Amino acid sequence: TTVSSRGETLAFPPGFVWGAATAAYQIEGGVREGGRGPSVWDTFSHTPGRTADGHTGDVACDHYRRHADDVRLMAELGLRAYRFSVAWPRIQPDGSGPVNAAGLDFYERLVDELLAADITPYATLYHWDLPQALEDRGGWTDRDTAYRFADYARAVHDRLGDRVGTWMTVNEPWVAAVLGYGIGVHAPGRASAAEAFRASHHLLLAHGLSARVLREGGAREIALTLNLAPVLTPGRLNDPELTLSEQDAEAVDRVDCLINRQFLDPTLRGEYPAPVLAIMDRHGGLGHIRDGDLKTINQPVDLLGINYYTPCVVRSEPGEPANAAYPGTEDILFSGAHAPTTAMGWAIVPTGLTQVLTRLSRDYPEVGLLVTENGAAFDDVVTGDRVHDTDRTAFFEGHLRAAHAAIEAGADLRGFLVWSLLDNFEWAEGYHKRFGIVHVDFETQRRLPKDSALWYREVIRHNGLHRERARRPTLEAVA
Ligand code: PNW
Repeated sequence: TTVSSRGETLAFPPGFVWGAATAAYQIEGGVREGGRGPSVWDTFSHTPGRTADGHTGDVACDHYRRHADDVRLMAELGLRAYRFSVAWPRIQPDGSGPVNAAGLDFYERLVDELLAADITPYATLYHWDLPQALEDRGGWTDRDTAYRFADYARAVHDRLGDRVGTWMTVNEPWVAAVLGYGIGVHAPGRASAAEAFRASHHLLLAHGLSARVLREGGAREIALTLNLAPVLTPGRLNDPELTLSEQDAEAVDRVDCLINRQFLDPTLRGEYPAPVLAIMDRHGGLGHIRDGDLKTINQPVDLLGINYYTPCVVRSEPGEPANAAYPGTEDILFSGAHAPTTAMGWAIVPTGLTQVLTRLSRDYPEVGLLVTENGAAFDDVVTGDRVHDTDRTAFFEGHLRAAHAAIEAGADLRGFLVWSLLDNFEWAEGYHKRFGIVHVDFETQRRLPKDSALWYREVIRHNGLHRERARRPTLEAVA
């Protein structure tokens, strides 16, 4: 049997899925190739002042042209699964109407290369690159966008459904709605709480409508991906069992409803939590929620994708104004976590992953779990032809231990995908924040596996953490 104490072997269940993830706009480049239309991220990144140093995804990792090399690299790293996203504006340049065959051809080639390398493709249909033509008609604040998304999903599934088994509908509706429409730090750069709530509902509707289309089309596995975070108080960071004051407990519950249950409950239970409805009602009303929507949103899903980076730390603080990203959080103070941070400033708290996974298996026991993103940006240094990113390896090791602990506690975790395969266009941060296990030189496009990638290859090979017993010098050797 397995000993799970630090430094010993830690085996994952047989068949556990190991891989890496990316997203189209972050890696592809080739924004004018193959008949692709503009997306909101082209518009946003080309608007002065929106991204760090005006960086854009015009070239990114040039993956559109280098996909075959990148798949070879994945095979060398021993990846068993690869999660990528399909760029809607490659498939429908105007967001609706005729399908652009060249766009489908690109993803078909990619999928065929993956299958030939024995790497299982996981396709995400929406990772934030909304066709600009749809944004011009209201984007996600407009209900029609959800119906257009279902049409797009059908077109992609019709072409690739015989080869792609697992389909992820929408990536992180919270980020798309709140950062894009609520505070405007992501495309399309709008800043209105009411618009964010409308966008969020229509993204959920898009999930439900597309899940239905995928099911009718015979998709083997249907998933959605959420960014989930345990909501803690500063005290609970150190002691998860700490009893909270009534005020702190209410603060935690309200924020948990906004970031987690606003998405978990409609999709997995067919209802919005009461505190979310109350807050929505005060920010634009509930008119966008129509009869039958929650039934549509509550489609059976096989897998829940979890993107975990860092916990959310809050406490009750009378008089505190609401956090702009969390409408309705008056009298709540968001604080740092008093833990080491990544280059994003995100606190490193691996136990948060255990908490998220065990909570899901307790409160939503029917759905299988897959970590679709976990990773960290650090200030990597290239030394010769190596990147000694021990901080990133330690980050993954901590989170894999946390994932394993959740499995031992009964969580139905099926796999783990690191974010990200390659350093890439980190949205508003441009190319300054490097999340890859493979370093990319954005001048030459040279790919260089970091030490964390070499370490991850061994994890995959052993189906877990495998430590040779530390070689202690013998007395003779020392003498
Ligand atoms: C995720 N937040 O985004 C995305 O799915 C990736 O595309 C992205 O590169 C990765 O995480 C790293 O940022 C997030 O502010 C962006 O809470 C922002 C937040 C969470 C996730």
